[in-house]
Amino acid sequence: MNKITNHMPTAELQALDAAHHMHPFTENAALARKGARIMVRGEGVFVTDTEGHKILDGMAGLWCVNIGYGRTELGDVAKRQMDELAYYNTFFQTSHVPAIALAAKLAELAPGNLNHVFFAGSGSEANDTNIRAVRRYWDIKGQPEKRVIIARKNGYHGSTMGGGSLGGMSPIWATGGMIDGIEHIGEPNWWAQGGDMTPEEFGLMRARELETKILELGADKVAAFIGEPIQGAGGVIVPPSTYWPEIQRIVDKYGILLIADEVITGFGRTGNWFGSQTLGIRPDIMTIAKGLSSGYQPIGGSIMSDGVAEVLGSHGDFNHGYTYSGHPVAAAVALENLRIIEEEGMIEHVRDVAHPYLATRWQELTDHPLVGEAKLVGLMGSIALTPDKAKRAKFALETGTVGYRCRERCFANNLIMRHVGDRMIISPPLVIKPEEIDVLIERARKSLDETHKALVADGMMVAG
Ligand code: PXG
Repeated sequence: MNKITNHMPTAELQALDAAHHMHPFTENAALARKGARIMVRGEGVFVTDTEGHKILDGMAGLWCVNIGYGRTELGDVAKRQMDELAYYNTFFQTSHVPAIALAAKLAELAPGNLNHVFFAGSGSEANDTNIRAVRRYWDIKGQPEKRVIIARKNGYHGSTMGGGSLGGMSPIWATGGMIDGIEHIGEPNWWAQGGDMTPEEFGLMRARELETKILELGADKVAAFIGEPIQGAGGVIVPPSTYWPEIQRIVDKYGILLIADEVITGFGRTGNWFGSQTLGIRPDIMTIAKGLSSGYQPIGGSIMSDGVAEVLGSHGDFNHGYTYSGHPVAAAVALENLRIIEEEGMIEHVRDVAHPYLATRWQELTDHPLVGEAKLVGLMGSIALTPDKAKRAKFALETGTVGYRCRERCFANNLIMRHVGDRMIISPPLVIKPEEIDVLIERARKSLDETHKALVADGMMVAG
């Protein structure tokens, strides 16, 4: 019997957490001094901690709880599936109904000829699948030298050795190294890097870095390009309108596979089932996870085109897979999640109600002295904090100092709004209602005010 409960004093839970639990992407010694915030319940767009704070979760957990918290149908489905068939594998010429049904449903939802699903336990694992898949694809096609994958600086594709190497975050590369055959080009971040160019000029310039890189390496060496339709963990960087059409033109011209990492942008986040539909991208492979199950169970996967699946499937074994590929409980829960998104019209809610309302209210924040641009696609948004918006200036402080301060004020005001450097980001559950958007904006504005006041008092509203 588990003796550690929600009702233990917070300090005791924090002490046990510090003593035994290693947190991801965290300096555990520093966290131990501060104590983790411990969540105990979730309902709709709110989570509650051990101290009884009811916090508006502007991040849907980690960009994943698309249908919101507390949907008991998913637990019911999980219990039924566990009672019936808790586990079986899909390795040795066997299958089971949840994996079959989920694969068929995803083929129906995914655009174009994306009709074949290889399941994984997470987005990182799915991207590791993709690395192996695209290299094996060219190998089978008689071009084994086509194995380099081009990705982007400040992209995020997970934290396995493969996922972390595809990602463009140097602190991850510096932690244990990278795998070989991955190259990075610049990101389409106009606000921070566009200089005097228009966003459209800058978008084209960044996309053409792909062509330059392909020519430098030789098209006969390049297997694939991978990108998030909209960078999430990199700070919700919405690319200029010219970017993706040019990327598509280049991958088509040179015969390079296109992988759209839809781990965040999938399942309604951008106002369509997939971000590729919103951004007009025609990928050969899509990475999925997070919103696939709304985080109620860990599951991810790669949705592959007819062409890629046919090649991988007809030349001997594809030597890859995970014990939990297509796990029956996770698959059953994901199916129920997709049913809820579809039958309750959550994507239409994003498109017709939540996005238009939040877009107006989010844009209003640009009248705040700290806020430069405000971006929102579907329900994925960011604001850039700046000491001088006309110049799109950075602070004289180390990047992230102001963002972190603002995030701390948000937490104190019962709003989860994360920072990436000095950008504040949101990605609330898709079910957020207009009156809850009002609460989000009110708490965000209060937090911005408090941050600004403290910066002025400390003489920190200075460009660097
Ligand atoms: N691709 C993308 C685009 C992601 O956002 C992954 C792959 C990896 O998925 P898993 O399930 O292996 O974590 C992600 C995950 C953050 C943050 O700080 C973002 C993610 C994960 C952890 C933290 O924004 N995204």
